Amino acid sequence: MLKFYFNAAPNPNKVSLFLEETGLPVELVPVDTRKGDQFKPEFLKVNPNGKVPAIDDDGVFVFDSNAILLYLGEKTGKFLPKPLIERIPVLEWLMWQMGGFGPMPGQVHHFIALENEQDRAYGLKRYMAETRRLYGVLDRRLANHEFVAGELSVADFAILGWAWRHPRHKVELSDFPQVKRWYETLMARPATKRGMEAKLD
Ligand SMILES: N[C@@H](CCC(=O)N[C@@H](CS)C(=O)NCC(=O)O)C(=O)O
Repeated sequence: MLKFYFNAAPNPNKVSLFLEETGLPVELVPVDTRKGDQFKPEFLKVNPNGKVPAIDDDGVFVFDSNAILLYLGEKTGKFLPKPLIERIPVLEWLMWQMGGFGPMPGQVHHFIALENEQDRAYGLKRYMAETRRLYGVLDRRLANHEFVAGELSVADFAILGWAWRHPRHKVELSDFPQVKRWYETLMARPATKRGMEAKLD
């Protein structure tokens, strides 16, 4: 059975969304990153990068959340269109998320917790501005697309994993009405809600 190595954090949550939405049978393997379980030799065999999520699909090891989404989408034929012309926007928005809409709010999460006011102020100014710029890009895209790539796809799951943390990176969704509409549509789906709430236990 598919083993899913995870903790309760944005990148594993993207995969939880896919698993809940498809109902794929899965064995959950919590990895307590606070205790350093991600650095244990047995886990590094699954993910040499020492981070979650990762999967072991009967001996096929895949790490990095968006690679896992592509693997599972391809394997199941769900949330990943086959025709290249339809797949390209999914790939674009997956790359957009991986390169920006994750690393940038992640930096806000880091700097907001710093005690040194000077370090904190510089980091927040830089990364909050970039995070808000990315929300603006997403808002403009969603103004004429129901979901980022047209139909609901793994790209929405990847982006939602981080948008769910908007209170932590201090973004008001009401400032981005199309993102708010998209977010509320997704969170009204029972499977999506369950996927976002996956806990370590
Ligand atoms: N690019 C990777 C990033 C994975 C990542 O940063 N995972 C975090 C949880 S969201 C983690 O494992 N943190 C523990 C650590 O860095 O030691 C992915 O998308 O899977």
